Amino acid sequence: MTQRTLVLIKPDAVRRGLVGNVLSRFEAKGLTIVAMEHRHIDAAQAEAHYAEHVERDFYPPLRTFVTSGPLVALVLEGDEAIEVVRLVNGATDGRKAAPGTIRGDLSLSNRENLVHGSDSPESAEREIALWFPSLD
Ligand code: IDP
Ligand code: MG
Repeated sequence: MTQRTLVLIKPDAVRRGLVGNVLSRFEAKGLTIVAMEHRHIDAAQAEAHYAEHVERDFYPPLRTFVTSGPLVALVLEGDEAIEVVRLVNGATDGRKAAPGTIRGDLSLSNRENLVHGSDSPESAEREIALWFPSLD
């Protein structure tokens, strides 16, 4: 089933010059870029994106991190794209993520883990509308 999913290439990846590396993995996998934008978000956008996490202990430093510099937001499309992107990204904690995944190969952090991918069809729909409201 063809799906769309919202991906963020987070500020750590931009700072480290890894945007091309990350993007090339999604492209090589066969996913199609249907929207992409370089953005520097504020706290309100961080809170809207991470609405489910705002009460968590890790949220204040997460907000500081995701607003710390530019990121690249994109919508990817392909067969089972939501689950496929989560598999390509790897487990949340880069120290535990499997080698071969973006986080497993390139991150040693539970917070600065380079990428975001929507976790369900409902999340993808909400996040795509939030980041790319004019996309149909
Ligand atoms: P996910 O990005 O793999 O879906 P979530 O649990 O949704 O992981 O958490 C959102 C983001 O919050 C993570 O990608 C990471 O940047 C940060 N985060 C999650 N858990 C922790 C933690 O325990 N310590 C620090 N940062 C965390
Ligand atoms: Mg998540």
